[in-house]
Amino acid sequence: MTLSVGPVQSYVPGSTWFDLTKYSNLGTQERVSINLADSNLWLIDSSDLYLPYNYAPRIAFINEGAGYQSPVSMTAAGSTTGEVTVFANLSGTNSILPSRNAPLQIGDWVQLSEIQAGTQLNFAVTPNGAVSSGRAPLSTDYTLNPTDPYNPNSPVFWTAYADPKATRPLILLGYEDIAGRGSDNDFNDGIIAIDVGVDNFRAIFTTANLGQDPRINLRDAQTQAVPFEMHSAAGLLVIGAIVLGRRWGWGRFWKTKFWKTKN
Ligand SMILES: [Ca+2]
Ligand SMILES: [Ca+2]
Repeated sequence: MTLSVGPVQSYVPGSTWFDLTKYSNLGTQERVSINLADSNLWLIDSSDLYLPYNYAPRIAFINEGAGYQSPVSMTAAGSTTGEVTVFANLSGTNSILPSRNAPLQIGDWVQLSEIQAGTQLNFAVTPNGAVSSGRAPLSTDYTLNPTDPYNPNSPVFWTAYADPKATRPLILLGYEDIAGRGSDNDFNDGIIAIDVGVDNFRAIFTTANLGQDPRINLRDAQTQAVPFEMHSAAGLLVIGAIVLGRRWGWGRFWKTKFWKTKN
């Protein structure tokens, strides 16, 4: 099956699949200043975007604080293979560092075709590639990236956050777009959000969690256990049933239409 990206769609507050307002601090602050505990966000390994379940992901433009105008691409390897341009130019007219001729508005998003279970995803940004060629892409597969004394986290140029408390749990990715001299290592030159589905999210979060200290060096960050239970949709239904059962008494609960229709 061919990997493909649908047309850019606009953000509609209250009905689009994510809450744009929740992530404005990721664009305005440097990576090391973000209060992850306050935001209920967890740092995760950006190179660990492996999908064990079929899903058609959605990807949103959250913000950018870049003078560069850079394309963002995605590669799939495994059961689904291919490379697509997700956003041809991740620049906005209303972002942190806007430009009048930019193609995007914050919250714009795209639908990907279905990706088969057992596929590794990687994202890459080509710095200023929408304006001029010549700079090498910087990938979430950091084995492909340069190491440079001006980039203390290099070869890691992407940071990732998990939002397990969102109505629909999300992964957010931010990149630093200057390799070498001139870099400010703020990792907010482009911010995107990815919906990989609840099951894939849970698998990624539980294997790639790096905790909530944003100051750690991403190059040698260690994964750690998620210190709370991840509930599936079915798990939440069971909890709901227990709560209702206790409140109403079990006899009444078993007779409810709620229970019959949900099972
Ligand atoms: Ca810009
Ligand atoms: Ca930067």
